[in-house]
Amino acid sequence: MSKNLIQKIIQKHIIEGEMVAGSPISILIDQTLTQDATGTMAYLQFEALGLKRVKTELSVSYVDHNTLQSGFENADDHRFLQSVASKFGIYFSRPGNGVCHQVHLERFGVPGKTLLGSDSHTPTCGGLGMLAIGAGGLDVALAMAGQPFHMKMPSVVQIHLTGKLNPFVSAKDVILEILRRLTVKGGVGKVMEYTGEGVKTLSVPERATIANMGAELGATSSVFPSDEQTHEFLRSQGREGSWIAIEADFNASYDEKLDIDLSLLEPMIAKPHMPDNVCKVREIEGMTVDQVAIGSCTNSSYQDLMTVAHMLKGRKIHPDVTVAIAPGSRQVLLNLVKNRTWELLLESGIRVLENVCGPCIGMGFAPNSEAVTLRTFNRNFLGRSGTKSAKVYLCSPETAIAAALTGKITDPRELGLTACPHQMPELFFIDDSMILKPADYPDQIEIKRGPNIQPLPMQSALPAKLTGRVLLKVKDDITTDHIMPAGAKILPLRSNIPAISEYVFSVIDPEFPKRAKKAGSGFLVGGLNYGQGSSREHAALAPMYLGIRAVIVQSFSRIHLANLINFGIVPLVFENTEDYHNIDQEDELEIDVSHLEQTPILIVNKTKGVEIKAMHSMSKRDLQLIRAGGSLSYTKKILNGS
Ligand code: MIC
Ligand code: SF4
Repeated sequence: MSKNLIQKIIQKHIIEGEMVAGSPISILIDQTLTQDATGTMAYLQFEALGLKRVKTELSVSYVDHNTLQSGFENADDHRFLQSVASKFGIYFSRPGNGVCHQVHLERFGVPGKTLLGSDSHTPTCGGLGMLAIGAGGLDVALAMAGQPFHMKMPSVVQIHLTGKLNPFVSAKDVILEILRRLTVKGGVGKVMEYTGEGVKTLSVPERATIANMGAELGATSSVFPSDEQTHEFLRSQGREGSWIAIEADFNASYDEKLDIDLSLLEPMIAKPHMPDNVCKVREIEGMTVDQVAIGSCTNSSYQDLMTVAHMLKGRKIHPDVTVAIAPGSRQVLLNLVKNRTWELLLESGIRVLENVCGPCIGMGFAPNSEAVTLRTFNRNFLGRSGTKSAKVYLCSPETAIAAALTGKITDPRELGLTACPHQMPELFFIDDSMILKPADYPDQIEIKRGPNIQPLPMQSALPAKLTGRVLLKVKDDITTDHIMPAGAKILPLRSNIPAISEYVFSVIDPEFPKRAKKAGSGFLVGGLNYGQGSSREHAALAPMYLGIRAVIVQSFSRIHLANLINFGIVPLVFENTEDYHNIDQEDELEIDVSHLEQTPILIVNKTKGVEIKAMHSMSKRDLQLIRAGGSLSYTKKILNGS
């Protein structure tokens, strides 16, 4: 029977279950990646499992999020991560080597393999024909321990591309158009598989931009075939040996289909404060712009920056706009330095940022109050930039630079510039000296812990009945940036749960942690797509630390749902979505969780005197985890044979 590409990759890796959309499966993971902001937890969890070495084909630990080092915390984390990597058999990409997804694409990704990463944008490597999935740190720790990854078999959406992009319309516009059509909830439970003649016209970095931002659709992953373009890219990275051709069979079937004619697209832009709030650039042309930022794992490749340089060559940045560039990797930067493009950029008046995540996660370059800032990033959630009153727009490098030159939102096609003629180099200048190999004698490596690395809090086993008050009620599309914000002040506390829990929900209700601590335990209530965005398990771990035992919502995003289960928080969904209105903040609830196998679950709202029915989507295994107080306690028992 003919198969689509996702089925082909999953079939090679499946360990349990059937490839029927929606049913639980487990797959073997070939490669893992972590970044520092989620990695410290992941490695504390890996350590707790008591193994000596990772069991994957390849595991890489990146440092790219927390590099401001305004205190000892980040540097403590870096030393911890470096020592852990060396001891447990993990490659270590040093701070300064680049953003995890960009570097993984360049140096490690292999078509047809599976990759699990503790970052929601791990699907970037789908641009290379990998099945790359974002997950919480604990799931990645388990994968490093050789355990399979458990998920629901996704349904597969065929995104059929025809035609070719016109000059100044680029990959970002493709994914923004898809977000416009499908919204930030449109990909939940699905994988996006790109097919059609149009795919051949896109380079690997362009494909990676599209796959990267599939995360904003809520999709489990996004995958492109591995073809001649992939071959070229791997050859240019000196990794031709990693190439295999892999694509869907002719006549493969899909659960859904979306057609996009690339030649009909035009520059698009996502308005504040959601990546799906998309319109055509020309619809909002003329708005004054204060700041432009180029970078992030979405748009910081060599190709992106060559385009930027071509547009800026011989021109100066508008005096009222501040423009910063953070290249995606040291390789990108080195190649621009060697071909003398970097000096063109400097001459135009850009500000130079380190080749890390930086402003994308609010680590510096926060906009001025009320600013309009155009960013080539993937997320524009409220407050994420570090300035709550700022208005963040997401767009392509072409649109961002058009604004940098004119001071206004401008359709880049109207500048009268010639299209960028550059090609990708036949062979990149490659220097892997900032990727450290694991130690040959791991026993001699001592793990270095500073005071920022605090022990992992554990959840107790689930009692038969949960009682308490609703400590917060929120609306639709609540992101993990609302639940557990990042940014320069909070991100350095990722290895210290007691300290970071003081900031839970601080964008929405700064009093929440105090209220939760006083109550001792309680519940959260939310609308649709609760927990979308990042993979940060801190958005489950810190609420758990504050005593949250159940979250009741209209629907969950995939990674956050898994994280809640992993940390023993019961995830419930209203059977009747209207019941959302039958619970208010402060209401006293009682939930019988003694028979979770049997749904619906009864929630008694003692304050209002009503009974509400709730469902859940937990598999048998999930129920075992939740009863045990979470995945770590459960897996430890299994690994120790008890
Ligand atoms: C993000 O883009 O939100 C992050 C920061 O990369 C997160 C990971 C984290 O919170 O550490 C993600 O996307 O998973
Ligand atoms: Fe880093 Fe931003 Fe990419 Fe997250 S989305 S990995 S913060 S560059």
